[in-house]
Amino acid sequence: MTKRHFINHYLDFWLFNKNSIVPIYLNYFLFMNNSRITTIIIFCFLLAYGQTYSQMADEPRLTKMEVAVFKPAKQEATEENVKKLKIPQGFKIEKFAEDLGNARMITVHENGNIYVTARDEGKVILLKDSNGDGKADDKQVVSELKDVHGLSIQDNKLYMVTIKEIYSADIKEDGKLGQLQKLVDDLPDGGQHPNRTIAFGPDNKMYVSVGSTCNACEEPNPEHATMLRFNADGSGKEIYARGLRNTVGFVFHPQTQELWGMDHNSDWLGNDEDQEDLNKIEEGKHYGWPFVYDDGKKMPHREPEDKDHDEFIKETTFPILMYQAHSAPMAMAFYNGAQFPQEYRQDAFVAMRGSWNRENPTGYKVVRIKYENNEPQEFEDFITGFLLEDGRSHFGRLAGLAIHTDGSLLFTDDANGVLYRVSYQGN
Ligand SMILES: [Ca+2]
Ligand SMILES: [Ca+2]
Repeated sequence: MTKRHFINHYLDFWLFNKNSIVPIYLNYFLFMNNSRITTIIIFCFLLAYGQTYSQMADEPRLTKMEVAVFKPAKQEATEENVKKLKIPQGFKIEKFAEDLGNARMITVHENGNIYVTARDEGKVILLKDSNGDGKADDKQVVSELKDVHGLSIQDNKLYMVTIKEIYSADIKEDGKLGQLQKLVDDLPDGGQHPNRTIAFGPDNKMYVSVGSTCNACEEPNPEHATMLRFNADGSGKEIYARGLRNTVGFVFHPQTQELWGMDHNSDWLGNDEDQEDLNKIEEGKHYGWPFVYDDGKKMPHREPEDKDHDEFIKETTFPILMYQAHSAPMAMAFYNGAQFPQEYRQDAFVAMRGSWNRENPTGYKVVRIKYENNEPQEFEDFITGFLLEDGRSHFGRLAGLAIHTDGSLLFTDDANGVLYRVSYQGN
């Protein structure tokens, strides 16, 4: 963890509490050794005072939290490390492309061409596998846009989203792009969650996830921590759903056309809270953040101003399933291909980027969400092994994920700049 990261995290905790109308005493002890373990023990002594607060709480309240920050060291994605990955029998995983920089989101054209964003480099990269051997043999930068992240293809146009802007461009026969058109230039500021993602719904509208600026604060801009919806030309902006802290991965179910998303949940609540949420995202609903987390828990020291916390809980839509806190869900896709065995059809896959706010790291893997009768049943590991040395190091932080037209599954690692391809070979 760099000094800058630590300061950001500490500031975030301070912001999380600064609006409290009770004094907060923080004692934090910072231990850092050469394995890059940081342990922060935070004691918050909250003493009731002030007229408003004393009417709400008769007793002083003590909140004691032990919070760990642990960032495994990065290793290279060597062939030897890739061979150690664990995947169900009959499947094969290989590097499809590498040296992609900060490889983030992926989208696949119906002709099989792949577009991937390199966010830190501000590039959209086109990858082609012309001879169908499961490895890219052509790599070209087709667009340069600062902070470009989310991608989607609709009506043969590539849509690209940066922090505040949405662009589209016609896709030419050779995969290159025509003139860029700026459709939107006023998405809310990024803050702590600047990674916008975009997808088209069955209504031919453009859905854009706008995360919160912070860990758990009250946002002055009502468009933060929402799913926004636009017409395909960027007009008609509306807030589709609220209270979503940072739903990077969201996707429409191929049969029901329902919108499902994985919300990337809050830090500083210990090793096993706040869990990551699988939500069915519906118009007009509020998913709780920053006042309510998981299936109806009150966020400490974060009470709605205009209503009672319990009343707010009643108006909150809870997740359908929850997953290990701090796993950091990123892109999500339903398996709509024909290559994997029948049991995978219409299940979903999620790239879990992995934790920094947990003593024993979690995530760093691809998980499968089993759906039955179009309802999610459970999470199951699909690809693990990116963590090495009992979790002290890793060789991949997973971000983008998409299903290729040939039925293989693609995902990126933004730390080593690799795009992996998972294919089914049979038993
Ligand atoms: Ca090839
Ligand atoms: Ca949660």
